[in-house]
Amino acid sequence: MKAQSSFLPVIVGILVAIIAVGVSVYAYYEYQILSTPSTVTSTSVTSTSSQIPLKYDSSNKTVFLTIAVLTSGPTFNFNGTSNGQLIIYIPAGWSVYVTFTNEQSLPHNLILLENSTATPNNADVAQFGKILYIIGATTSNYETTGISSGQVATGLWGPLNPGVYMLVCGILGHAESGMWAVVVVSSSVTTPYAIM
Ligand SMILES: [Cu+2]
Repeated sequence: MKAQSSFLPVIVGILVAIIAVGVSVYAYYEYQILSTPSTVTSTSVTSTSSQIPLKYDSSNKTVFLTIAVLTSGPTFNFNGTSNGQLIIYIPAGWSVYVTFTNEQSLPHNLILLENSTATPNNADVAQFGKILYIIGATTSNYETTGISSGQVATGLWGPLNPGVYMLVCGILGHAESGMWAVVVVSSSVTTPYAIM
């Protein structure tokens, strides 16, 4: 009995030591996880904001723009982007030949809007801007109609006056859900490009 009881403090001591090491290792890894994301975020922001050249024909002042609704990324996307992340820069007075593809089964259309708000604030896009051009629908059915499942529609927009426009999907609620991009038309833009 005496021999057994003298071992007890030793066993308790060993257990306490094991728990202490375990807790400090766990705390170290938690610290590593918490301190990593800030570095990753700043790197990705820098790499995604570079200029993407757009195809164009300077002899007839036309930019060739391809917009696709992808099945990956956000549901309500243009080229995988949402909420104004895609910004397209067009020289003043130029036209844009748009090729619009929808890879989703959910229908979508494409509208160039002279917006009156910085972000969509109504399910109906006509409530926060003037509709200038529509691809994949008409002025009477843009709230419900679009193209889907790999369909392609095209349109020629312009010549465009200087200003900041919004590219939206007109189907009810889609723009508000993130389906919008920005178009900047300016005389200070000489070569068309986009950032995203
Ligand atoms: Cu849509």
